[in-house]
Amino acid sequence: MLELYPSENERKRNSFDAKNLKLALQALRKDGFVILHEVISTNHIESLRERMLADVDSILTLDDVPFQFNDGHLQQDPPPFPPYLFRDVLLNDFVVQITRATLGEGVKNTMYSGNTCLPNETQQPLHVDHGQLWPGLKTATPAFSIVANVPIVDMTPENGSTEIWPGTHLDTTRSHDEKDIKIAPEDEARRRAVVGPLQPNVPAGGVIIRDMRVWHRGMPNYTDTPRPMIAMVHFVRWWHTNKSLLFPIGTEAFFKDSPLTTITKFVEEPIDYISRNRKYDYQGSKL
Ligand SMILES: O=C(O)CCC(=O)C(=O)O
Ligand SMILES: [Fe+2]
Repeated sequence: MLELYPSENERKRNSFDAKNLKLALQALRKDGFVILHEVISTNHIESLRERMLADVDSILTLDDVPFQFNDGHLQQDPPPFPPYLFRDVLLNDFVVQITRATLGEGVKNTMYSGNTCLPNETQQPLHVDHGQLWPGLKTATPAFSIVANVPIVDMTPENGSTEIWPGTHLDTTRSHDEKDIKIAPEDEARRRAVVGPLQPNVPAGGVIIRDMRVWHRGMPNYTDTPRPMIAMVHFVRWWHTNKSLLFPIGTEAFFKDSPLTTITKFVEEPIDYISRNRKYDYQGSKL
């Protein structure tokens, strides 16, 4: 598992030097993920934390709570308006340096949502967020979509750090057009015998950059505080998207100065970021 801490010089330039960039790209290719530490201001995370933890309560009072697979795992959007729009979250230069080098010019962000692991003792079924574009090849294609996960609290195995299965993005059996993204128990057992999973420790201020094909799942949270985690999905330029991310009119300039294109639509009306998400593959609370 590769974990990078930007040096003072890298921090000044807001980018990794050639050596660290190479390490990050290698890890992303080989393991399917890389962890960056101390790349987001903790003040920004604290401000998001206060709002997002308050929003959890509102989401839980909805008639249709957007549970993902089972109770305890929520889809939760971060507030998509000032004062909660932060460059080091939405356009993080270290993250964009890595996803741009992997996905190429024109890399675009198509998602600004997240996963909240509530205090709960269930785990999600093991799944991919995206299967292979060309399944069944001898060798998997390069990455075409990468998620940047930003934990909003210190994330540990105790409070539900995502379980990650290193190297599984190179398994070519899963197809992008399969309805069911879950991994069969026999495939899980077979892989476990080769390389087992891990749950990283990622203090607030860090980011997990993960190939969307990597097998993973939400885990139990044994603490009494929810664990929100923002998710942004970067795609290659040629990926078709028909949904734009809504932000308020007046925030256009924020998105301009970055090699990352954010697929945006700027709107006048209030953005309903609390109740627009839906349940996904809901299987009830007892798996
Ligand atoms: O919350 C997590 O740690 C992961 C959630 C997840 O993978 C999902 O809902 O697709
Ligand atoms: Fe997932």
